This record gives sequence, structure tokens and C-alpha cells, in this order.
Amino acid sequence: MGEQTKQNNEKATYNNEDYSAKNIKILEGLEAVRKRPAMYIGDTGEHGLHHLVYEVVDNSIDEAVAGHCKNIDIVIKKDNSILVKDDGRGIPVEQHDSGVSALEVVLTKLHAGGKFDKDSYKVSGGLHGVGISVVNALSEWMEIQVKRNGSIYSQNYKRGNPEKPVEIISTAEKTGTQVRFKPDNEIFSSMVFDYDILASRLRELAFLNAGIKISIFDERNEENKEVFQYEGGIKSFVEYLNRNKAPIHSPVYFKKEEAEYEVEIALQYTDSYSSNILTFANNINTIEGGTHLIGFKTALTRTINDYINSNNLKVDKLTGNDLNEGLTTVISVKVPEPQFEGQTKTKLGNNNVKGIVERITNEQLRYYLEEHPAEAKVMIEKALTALRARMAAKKAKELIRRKGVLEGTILPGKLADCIKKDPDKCEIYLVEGDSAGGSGKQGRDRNFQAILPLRGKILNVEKAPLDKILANNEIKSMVKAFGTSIGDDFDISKLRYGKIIIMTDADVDGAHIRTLILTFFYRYLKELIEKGNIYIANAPLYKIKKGKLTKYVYSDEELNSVLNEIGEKGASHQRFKGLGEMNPEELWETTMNPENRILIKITLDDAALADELFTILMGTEVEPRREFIQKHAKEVKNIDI
Ligand code: 0RA
Repeated sequence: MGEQTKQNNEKATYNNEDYSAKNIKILEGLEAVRKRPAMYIGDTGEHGLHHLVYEVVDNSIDEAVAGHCKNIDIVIKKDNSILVKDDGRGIPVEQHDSGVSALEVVLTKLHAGGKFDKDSYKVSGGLHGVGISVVNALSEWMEIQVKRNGSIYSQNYKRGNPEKPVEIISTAEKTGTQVRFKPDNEIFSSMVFDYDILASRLRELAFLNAGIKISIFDERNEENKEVFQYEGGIKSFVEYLNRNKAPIHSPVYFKKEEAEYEVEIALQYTDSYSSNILTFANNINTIEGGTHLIGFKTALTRTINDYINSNNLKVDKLTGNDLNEGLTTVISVKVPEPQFEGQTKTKLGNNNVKGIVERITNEQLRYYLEEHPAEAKVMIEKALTALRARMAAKKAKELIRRKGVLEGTILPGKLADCIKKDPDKCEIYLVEGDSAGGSGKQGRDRNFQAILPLRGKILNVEKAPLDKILANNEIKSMVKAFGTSIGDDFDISKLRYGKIIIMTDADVDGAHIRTLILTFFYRYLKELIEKGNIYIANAPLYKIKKGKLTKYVYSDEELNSVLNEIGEKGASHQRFKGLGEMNPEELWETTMNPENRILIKITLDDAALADELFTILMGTEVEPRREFIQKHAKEVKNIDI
């Protein structure tokens, strides 16, 4: 199908009154979408912008899941419009009851997307599941072409309004649907598509829907192109998630249906301490978990312990925590009427799903263990190691607690606390080194800013067992200052500072320390990241002076562009080798004063990616780390956030 069909026919508005009348209701619906876009797509920032693509792609995925489509191609065009093309049956174009083409109804009526023959559409993806008409309403323009019945049907829209009825523009041999749209800058604050964000979601969709071929190509940067197709489905997904880890057996995989529900699970243990469990309901990443996750965990613990008992193995009873260590799992369920709950509507709420997942996992895992005694042994040994470490950690923790090291009212000696006590108003700066800590203490506003200097490198928690971690002084200081304790005792209501700000030097060592601290947070204080309490302070790299003008810049590129702008003559610049080189006033002005500073909030938007990053940078496998650092050497500034 040609792509250059954008027609210039502003004049060709509808004259057919009948047609217009029928459309009024529909257009009112789309007007509601434009008035309250966030209600339909979550927000109008970067997230909402990318959501438009998922919404369109989901329709093609549905067509593929129904067995009518093999290939889905996504192109990011130079003008930041998006093209989505599939080789499905094509959206129906026949006259609908209302007198207009079914195609037009799909594109203009809310919730009409892909719901024609309900039987072949078990589920519909999309977090908000609102359909293509919402994308149409929020696009400056949309062009749609359908190949069906030997013809290419075409229609163009502006902000949800059709320019004229569906028309045949050419003949076609095959079938398929092609949508191109340009998001409306009257609606979106962010208008630039991020290749990596789209590619990682498309990869995920390809894993979740075995066999479907999804390609992405970025015309703005032709190096950005990938094809995702995984015959192994979520089993391949688990292998992919573990590609930088050391698995200790081949993946377990099963898929089973019960009534209208479908449960598909893949799992594999690695030699690492951390776990990575991804859950999906109707292709939606349920990052807050839910009933499918609970069902799985209950069944895993139960089945392994049953196996231990029925084989008379003389070992202690394993807990869910023991069985969690080193576990990588992908859980994908299909639910007829999913209920999404939680803060970000990414927690599966359907109660009956717990029992269904539990039953299927119990049965399938039991078969697996019985048929694979060698693998069963490896898994149990891994969990036993975790159990022993847990016991050792418990002892260490009791010891530490008795001495009042983690909890209690004694604050660490190095902490320069703030005067206010209301956590919402208070911040703590974690500062690299004593000298920068000194500048920070002098430069801060002691009313609401606390300073905790950390000496040198903190422990690499990825490589250390919990008892060692709890004995580490820098970690103890942080946990005591935060007030929350960690692990099973973690209690966010005790958090003493609403903002925890990591302030390290803008060099490689600083980046390393930052990553170590973040690794610790990710593994042991994850909720603080999830709740948005963790920040990175962006300290300037240079101070530029020219006459009376003083300017701080944050990168070499910015230095060059500012020098270009103000003229190099008579200008001088100083590079801050570390925070310690700034005097207290400079540190306050650039990095601590809420009016000027740049804080980067750490999110767990893509937990899988974060885990990958931490594993690569911190794990025991050397080769992936070397590769990663070489690949990203030029972007070191970005790798740790
Ligand atoms: C409903 C019915 C039929 C196709 C589709 C929806 C369909 C929708 C989209 C959206 C993007 N690509 C799509 N491909 C197909 C076909 C019904 C029939 O042919 O009998």
C-alpha cells in the first residue's frame, strides 16, 4: 500500500446532510475524548503519546491472535507520525446499519474497535482498551487504508473528523490494514517518539504472542530497526531475561485453559540472589501484580514442599521467599473481563484468577518435578541455600537490632539532620565523600535538608548475602537515617524524608557509586522507588564566566553551545572535578536550591530493564558487563538512571 496518499482536500467536506446527522453523535463522543484525553489514555505526556501506538498495534495483535495475521510492521516516520501495517483480514468496510462504512464506525465510535465478531476476539489488549477511535480523536491527522475484497479502501481524518466517505483508490491482491497517524500537538506535551520505548514494548508483545512477527523501523535514524519473532513465546522471554545471568536448569513451561481463561507460565532459576517476576493479563504488564501472581506463588511454594515430603527428602520447609531467590518467571493470563486495580491500574483484581492459576500451576509443576528429578533437585538446593542465608541473616539482624543499629531512635553519627520533622517537607542528600559532605552541610537549608556523607564505595549488594549487607556501615547509616528498616521489616510509614536525593560526582566513580546505591534501593527498598521517593541530583560539570555573567552547564555539548552563544572571547570556564570543588554557595545555587536544581526522579517504569542494567553492571558475569560498557561508553551519563 502506498503511503503518500495524504490528500489535500480541505474543500471536500461533507455535504451529505443525512450523513452528517448520523455522525454528530459520534463526533460528540470523540470531542469528549479530546476534552478529557487523560481519561482514555492515562496522560498526555510521553506515556500517553506512546500509548497511542500500543492502542493501534493491539488491534493488529488481536487479529494475529485470532489467527488471521502473521506480520505487523511499525514505522516511526521522519515527521514523528507512526505507521502501523498488518496483513490481517482488513477492517470490514461494508455498510454498517447507520449507513456509513463499518470502517468509519471503527474509527469514530468509542469502543467499537475490533469488537465485531466477539467470538474470535477473546481479549482486547491496551491498558485502557479504548480502541483506535481514541487515537483518531487525538491525532492531528490519520490516514487509513484497508485491503479487502480485491480493493484498497481509503479514508483520511483530521482530529477525528472524516474528510469524506470511505473510497476505493486502487485494486489489491492481498488483505490487510494500514494506519498512519500524527499525534495532535494541541493535546500532547511530548511529541517525539522514543525508539527504545516502542521497541521494548513490541519485543514484549512478540514474546507474549508466540510466532507473530513484529518489525520496527525508525526513519529518523535508520540504525534503529529490529524484527521480533519468537516461536518459543514466553519460554524465550524467560531465556531473554536471563541472558546475562547464569541459569541452573532449562526453562519450565506450561500453558493450559480453564473455561474462558488461559494460563501460560515459564520459569527458570539462575544462580543470582534476586528474582525477576513479570506478570501479564491480556498482554498488559501488570506491574503491581495481582491475583495471578498470588495464585502462582501459593502453588509454587505448595508444590515444591509437597514434592519434598512425598520423596521423603529430609530438608526444612521452604517459604515463598526462599523459592523467590534467583527465580525468573513470566506469567501471562487471558481473562475475559479483566479488572485492573491499584495506583496505576496495573494490578489484576479478578478473584477467581487466583484459584485458576493456582490449580493449573500445582498440577503442571507437579508433573514437571516428577518427570524431571534432576531439575527438581537443583531447584530445591537453590532454595535451601536461600533458606540457610535467610537464617544467617536473621541471626545477624537480631544481633544488629539488639544493638539498635537498624531501628530505634539513635540516628547515625555522620548524619546532619534537618530541623523540620514532617517527612513531606524533608529531604536527605546522600553525598559522596566527606569533603563534599562538608560543603553540603554548609550550603544546605538546614530547616528541611539533611546531609548524610557516604564514605567511598558502598557494598555491592548484588554479590553479597543479606547478613553481610546488614553489617555494612554505609548501608546501616542510610537505613537508620531513613527510618524504614528493610526487607520483611520495611515500613514506609516510618520514612523520615519524602525525598532521598543521591548526589555524587559527575564522573565515572560517581556513576559507579550511584549505581551501587540504586542497586541497594532496587533490591531492598524497592517501594521507595515505586513510590517516587528516590532522586538523583544533577550537578553541573562546568562554570562559565564572562564579565558579570556566570552560567553553570551540565555537559560538554552544553558547554560548547553556551560558549558559541556568548562568544568565547573573554569567557573562561572551570570544570568541577567533583562536588568537593564547589564552594557551599555554588553547591546550594546549582544543586540544592529547589528553585534552581535539577532533580531526576527514579522510576521503576520498566522493572525488567532496571533489573537487566543492575545485573549487567553488578552481577557476576563479566562478559555482558564488558559488552554493555563498550556499547554505552559514550552515554555513560545515562546508564545509571
Ligand atoms: C473485526 C472484524 C474483522 C477484522 C477486524 C476487526 C480487524 C481490525 C483491525 C484493526 C487493525 N487491523 C485489523 N485487522 C482486522 C474481519 C471480519 C471478517 O473478515 O469476517
